[in-house]
Amino acid sequence: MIGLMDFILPQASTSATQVDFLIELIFVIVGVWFILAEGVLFYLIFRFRKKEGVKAQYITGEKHEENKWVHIPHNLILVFDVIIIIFAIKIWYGVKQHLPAPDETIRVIGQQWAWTFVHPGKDKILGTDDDVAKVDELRLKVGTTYHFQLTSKDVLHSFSIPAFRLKQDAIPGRIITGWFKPTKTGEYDFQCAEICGIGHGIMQAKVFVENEADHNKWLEGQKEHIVLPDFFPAAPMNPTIAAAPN
Ligand SMILES: [Cu+2]
Repeated sequence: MIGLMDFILPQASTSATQVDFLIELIFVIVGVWFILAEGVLFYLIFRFRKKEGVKAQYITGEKHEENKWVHIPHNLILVFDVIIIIFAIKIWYGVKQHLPAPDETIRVIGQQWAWTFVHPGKDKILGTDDDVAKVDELRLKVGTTYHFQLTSKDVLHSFSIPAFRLKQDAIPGRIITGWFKPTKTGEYDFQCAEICGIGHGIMQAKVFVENEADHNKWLEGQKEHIVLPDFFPAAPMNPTIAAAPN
């Protein structure tokens, strides 16, 4: 809308522009009311300042003509609340509750204190010999719709790419699927966003969003493919929990 958020932090995914639209909408609505309310406040302070011979009055705000100063703005604000809620539900549904068809699927595995990213390789299919697993390095192609399958080997972690306005907890024993679509090439930060132990602060990775040519060149260079033990479908990672009756 006003590009303010993009200026603060690049908007590098489709969700980023939508989430930021909400933030900017709230900022504008609250901002207008803030200026209005402060304007009235300062006007009244100046208009009814101390004058010789005029005695101050104590107003309780109980009379109708007094408390309408509260009710009318309050009801107007409710209208704006409804506008914000409608947009919020629409965007939340699009970002979190709905999965568009993927072009590619990646796997993301958190552990104390690193991230493993499994890229599907040239055949674009996960679980095959040409999968490329990288530690703390996620390589994406711009304009591609990705699904991610997220899990954790040990404790709670959180998959967070601020430039994508994306955040999702990683839970051991569960595979959580979500999606994103990078829209801008560049190098972005990835940071664990759930306190997960003493190394939490250094549990960060780099996200590279590349154009198709650069991405294929990188893929070409991945000679030694690391094939991970099969997490998917996840074996019970905590035997005590697995043994407990449901
Ligand atoms: Cu973590």
